[in-house]
Amino acid sequence: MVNCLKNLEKIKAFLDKFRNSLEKIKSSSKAFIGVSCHQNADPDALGSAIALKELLENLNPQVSVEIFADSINNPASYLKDYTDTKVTTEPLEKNLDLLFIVDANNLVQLGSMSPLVELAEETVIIDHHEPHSQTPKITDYFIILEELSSTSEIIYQLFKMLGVKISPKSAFALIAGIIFDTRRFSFASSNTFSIVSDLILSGVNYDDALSLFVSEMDISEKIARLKASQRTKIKRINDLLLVTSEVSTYEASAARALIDLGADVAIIIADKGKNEVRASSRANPKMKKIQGFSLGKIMEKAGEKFQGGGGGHILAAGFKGKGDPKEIMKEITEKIEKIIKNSQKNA
Ligand SMILES: [Mn+2]
Repeated sequence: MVNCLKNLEKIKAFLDKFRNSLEKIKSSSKAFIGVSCHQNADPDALGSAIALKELLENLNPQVSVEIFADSINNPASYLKDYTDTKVTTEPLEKNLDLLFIVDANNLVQLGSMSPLVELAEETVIIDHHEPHSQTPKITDYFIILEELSSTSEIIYQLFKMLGVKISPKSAFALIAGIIFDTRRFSFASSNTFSIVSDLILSGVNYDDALSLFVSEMDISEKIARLKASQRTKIKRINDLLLVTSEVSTYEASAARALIDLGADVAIIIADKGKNEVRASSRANPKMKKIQGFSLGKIMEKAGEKFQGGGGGHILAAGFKGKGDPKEIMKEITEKIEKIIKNSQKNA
């Protein structure tokens, strides 16, 4: 509860700082506002964008709001169809009065949408990933609440604080985001349930929201997961299992699969060819007890070292860069081992 109040205060403080821009949005006769998701946008990113667009249009029906994403994942694509949402995946040629980045906080996460930051007069970040060293440099205002299990929950609070009623469509989008990011409530924070119950009261068909996630996985995604499990290398560090593997695509899904199989930390590397290497990592919640352990920080460092970028959460993070995949994997796993050993030495 204390945490929850602290978060509400942070959102209030953000809105206060942002008040001038908010007034500009309200009084502008034809502002053009962009809302960008991260690449491979998930339901939390897209759901946040759908609801934020509605919030902005409610504050001033004269503004035009466009949603951008480099690419979107399967459940987000169902959400897009269900809510009949238009998502622009092509680069933009004109300037934006204002850009919101949701569920991401650095340029690498935006993929081909990163030039939007240059095109925007002002940029605002709304996110729940670990703050990235780049965040303050690319944005005028930001709110990052790492304690929250989804960005959708922050957007919900913005509706409440600005006194705007949420439509069934946006409530559906936010619930979809919460279900996805909490892995069907496994990672929900204490306040998540009251938010979801309030959203359901806005007229959401909860069964439809759940069904976004029970749809059958693509066969190529299943193959990637199975291949990842065939190619695992398992390293035991005392009572923890660090598992690495490689696939060419669906690296995030493969990393999740290895955690389900029993890995405490799973790192998947994907050689994308053309000198582009990606990595995805996931960790079991008990890794939060390891002092100094953060996949987000480890991936951010790897990004700096291998001419790319990275970041994310303590328990889930990604990387994109250039170099020998083996070298990159070695760098990442050595760092993890060192942190685990240090923490256990100090315990
Ligand atoms: Mn998220």
